[in-house]
Amino acid sequence: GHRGCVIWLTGLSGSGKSTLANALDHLLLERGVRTVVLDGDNVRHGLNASPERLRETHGEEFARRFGLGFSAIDREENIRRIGAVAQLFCEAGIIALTAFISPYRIDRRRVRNSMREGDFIEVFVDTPLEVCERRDPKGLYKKARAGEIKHFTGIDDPYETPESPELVVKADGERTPQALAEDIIAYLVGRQI
Ligand code: GGZ
Repeated sequence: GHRGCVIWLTGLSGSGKSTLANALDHLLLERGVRTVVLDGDNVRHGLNASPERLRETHGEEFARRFGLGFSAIDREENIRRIGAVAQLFCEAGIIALTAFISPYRIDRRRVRNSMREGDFIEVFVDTPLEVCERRDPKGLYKKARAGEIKHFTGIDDPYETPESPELVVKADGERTPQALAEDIIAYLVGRQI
């Protein structure tokens, strides 16, 4: 048996959060643990869609009020909604694996404070900017450097390094995502989750 919790991965774009979340998801599934992965690829298309996307279906005012981009306040609301959803999964006994940059300490802190002590496990995916930029899987760093994307985390927008995460994983390519996921599982076993 296991209880629900939220494994909150935070780190730069291209740091390996989603890859790690998916590796964890597979390993936990093999162990019969119920999980859900939340990341930008699913959440920012639906629940937290962009103003551009919402404009087509819901019109101008709705898009302006409820669509989310990458300003500080939009990231704040992105993280607030994700935190609320992750908490619902947690309360249903499911392990929620979240993979969002979540660059602001205060936003991560608020999610933590909204949950039962011990249910929020913050994992800093500590990959140096140089490595993320070299990977650049979607070519976004290149665009940010060229000024085609403004407010890009790590380039011209801040990333606030976690001060006391439960775990730090180095996803710089030395070890496989599976090996890193095993480390996280060892932590959960140690914590009797
Ligand atoms: C950061 C951006 C930006 C800007 C688009 N800054 O590598 P990706 O593409 O797949 O992951 C990034 C994703 C970040 O969304 P999050 O919801 O995780 O961000 S936050 O927690 O800060 O709200 C990147 C893409 O969206 N992307 N523009 N300006 N990342």
